[in-house]
Amino acid sequence: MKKITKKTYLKWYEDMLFWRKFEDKLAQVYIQQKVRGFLHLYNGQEAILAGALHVMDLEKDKMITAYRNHVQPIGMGVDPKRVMAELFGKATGTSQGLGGSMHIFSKEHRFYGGHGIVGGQIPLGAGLAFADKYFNTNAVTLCFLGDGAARQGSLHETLNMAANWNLPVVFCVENNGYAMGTSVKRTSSSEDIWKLGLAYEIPSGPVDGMDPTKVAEALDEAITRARDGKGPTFLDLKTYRYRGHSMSDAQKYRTKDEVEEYQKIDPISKVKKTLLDKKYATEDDLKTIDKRVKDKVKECEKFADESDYPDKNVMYDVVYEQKDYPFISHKL
Ligand SMILES: Cc1ncc(C[n+]2csc(CCOP(=O)(O)OP(=O)(O)O)c2C)c(N)n1
Ligand SMILES: [Mg+2]
Repeated sequence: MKKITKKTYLKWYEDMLFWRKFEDKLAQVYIQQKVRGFLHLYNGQEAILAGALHVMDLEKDKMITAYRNHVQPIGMGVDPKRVMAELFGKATGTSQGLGGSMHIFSKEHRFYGGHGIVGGQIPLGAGLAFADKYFNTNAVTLCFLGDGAARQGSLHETLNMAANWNLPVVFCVENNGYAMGTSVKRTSSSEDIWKLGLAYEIPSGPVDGMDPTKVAEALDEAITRARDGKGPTFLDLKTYRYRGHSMSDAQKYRTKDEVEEYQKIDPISKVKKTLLDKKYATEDDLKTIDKRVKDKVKECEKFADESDYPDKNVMYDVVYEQKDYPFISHKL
């Protein structure tokens, strides 16, 4: 595995803090109605993305996830200003402001969304991996899903095919304990979601999703297996989301104490502690990073605020036309 060095910890700290503050900003502007529709935030789950990016080949590997999808494309290389603009519904956004919160995409950076149908991205992720196998690209797809999606039929159909065809895909369950307000405990006879993979003879296991080093180790093994032509892996990454399911969640299904318990093992605080303990950074160095992060978030908001809404005629350009259906491409 690529070594985890001082540079890695510094990058993890800055990236995770930026993702967290970027989303805190979104929560704030949502209340001001600058962002509309649904908004599902990732706060608490950042170690999974940080660990994954450390071991992915960002020149060719692919990523697909559900609707909690604002910071992953940023990690993959998309300009955060364009992600924020997309959420504001502005023409400078990643989909010209027409996709919004749940549908961030970047073909250039191989981030394939952004899907609102629970479990809908699972077969699509296997499809991306199928294409890579078919075209011999040696790329691997990371397919993220929630614990709720693990109980969808689409997962089981996909696991069977992915195993049967030895597809280069890693299924990463971001197990934050809840599907909206319903706990894993209430919906599953077994809380060990990773055991589902064993039915298809896929290498599977639990991972500490609050620690980027643990995530990187597990994913490195899985990605190497996929790249070596040895097929899929199914991982159950135990994590937690600090905010509600979406902005309209009153959170009656959990206690404040429970949230605080998880905040004690917060991945950003953990990485910060390592930086200080190992003398990789001083308090002043970290303050400089904090300031840089704050400025960057401000810059994103300014860009989104000052961008124009799309021309209303664009809505006629992004619909399919009957003439040479189904093969016509839209005009974006
Ligand atoms: C097929 C389908 N059923 C129901 C919903 C409504 N819904 C949206 S999110 C969600 C919970 C999913 O939870 P999980 O997969 O654990 O992801 P998390 O939100 O925790 O990241 C549900 C039931 C939906 N979007 N799609
Ligand atoms: Mg969940």
